[in-house]
Amino acid sequence: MARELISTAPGFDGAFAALLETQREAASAVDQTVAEIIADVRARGDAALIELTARFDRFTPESPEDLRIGPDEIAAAAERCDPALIDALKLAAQRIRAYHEAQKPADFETTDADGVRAGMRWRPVSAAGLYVPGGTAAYPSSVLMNALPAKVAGVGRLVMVVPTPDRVLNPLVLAAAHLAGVDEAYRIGGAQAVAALAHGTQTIAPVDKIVGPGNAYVATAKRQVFGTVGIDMIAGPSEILIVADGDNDPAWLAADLLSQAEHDAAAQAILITDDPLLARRVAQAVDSLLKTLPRADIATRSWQANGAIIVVEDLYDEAPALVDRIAPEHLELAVDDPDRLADKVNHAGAIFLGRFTPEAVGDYVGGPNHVLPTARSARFSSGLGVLDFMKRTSLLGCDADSLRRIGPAALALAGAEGLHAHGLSVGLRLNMPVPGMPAA
Ligand code: HSO
Ligand code: ZN
Repeated sequence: MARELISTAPGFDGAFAALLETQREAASAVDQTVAEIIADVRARGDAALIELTARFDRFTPESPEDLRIGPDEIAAAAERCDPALIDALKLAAQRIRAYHEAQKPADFETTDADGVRAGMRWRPVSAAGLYVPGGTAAYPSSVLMNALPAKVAGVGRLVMVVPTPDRVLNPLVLAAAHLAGVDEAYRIGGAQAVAALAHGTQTIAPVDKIVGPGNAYVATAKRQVFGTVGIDMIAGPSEILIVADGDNDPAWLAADLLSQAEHDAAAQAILITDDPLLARRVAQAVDSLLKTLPRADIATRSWQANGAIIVVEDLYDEAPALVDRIAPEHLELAVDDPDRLADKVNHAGAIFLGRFTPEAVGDYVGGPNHVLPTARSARFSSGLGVLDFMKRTSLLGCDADSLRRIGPAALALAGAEGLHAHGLSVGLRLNMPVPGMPAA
């Protein structure tokens, strides 16, 4: 059974704080191992990749060229998939692409009152790497969610790495990569794949930014190569917070809660409602649904350790502040007037409006990205998007007149900082001395 909290009961604040503070993910100490793997890939390149793949993924690539998943293999993957699934992927890709197209930022340039031109210009990163986990977490939907924003941003070279334990690869992952426009792919994973993307090998040219989820080794490797390359966020276990009034089908909400609980035993599912009867019915519905799920073991562990049902007196008054403190990855608003509640919420990775918007529809085909900030990082960060694959360049332009208007202040400040070459580069153009600089 998940925890039950009642906002009017004594001790609620302490219990709520304890819920927020629960350490969900075991800290792993893999820094040293990861550092050694990265050093090995840097020193020996492809040879290290082949050896590490043999060790961790239980097959030995025949040659450096065999590390590559060739364009023909990628293009042919769809033929090995159920056509209905390919159609579903196509719908998802088209909707995700359209949503992300709308995110493309506009450049701007203004000429201000001093006659100075100032502007900003966006350009894509040249090459990006996409890590796709192997095994059960090889989600084709995540390939679309990571790859499409990069392509929409205009990334010229998008490289996918995916571990293929025993050399087995889900063809739907490749089909998704093909649909999304992945340019190159390699059958490598773990810290060694991140190292290869960051530093390059004889076969794999380095990229500028690495995105995508992974296990503790992958996350640690991304942290260690940060600076050499850019990285996205470090994703933690999934979270869902549902705010629901009494007018809901308990089975729907139970399914929504378990949709994230089934991702990971460390996932967190929370319900906030103003109806104690609904709270009880959802708890019962969760228990009976748990008996039927193939991933019942994971979902049960998540629900028991991290799940919660919070009963409040007034949904519209009390829930927004609680939501902000939780800063959930996903927020479902199963109420009559979801916009009224959404307006009062400041911290959430993604909001799902109304009873007919289950979070799961957003995981696959809604359009917005499903790579979202977890572990309360929605307080300061956002889901993956087009901007993550772009960077800004500022533009500045003076002419003789505008330099004459703003230059003297620069000259004064350069003099005060003792940076006389700075002062001269302005002063020479204005025919003015640098304050504090002895005459030559
Ligand atoms: N809900 C996950 C993404 C996902 N769901 C992929 C299904 N497949 C992100 O929190
Ligand atoms: Zn999901």
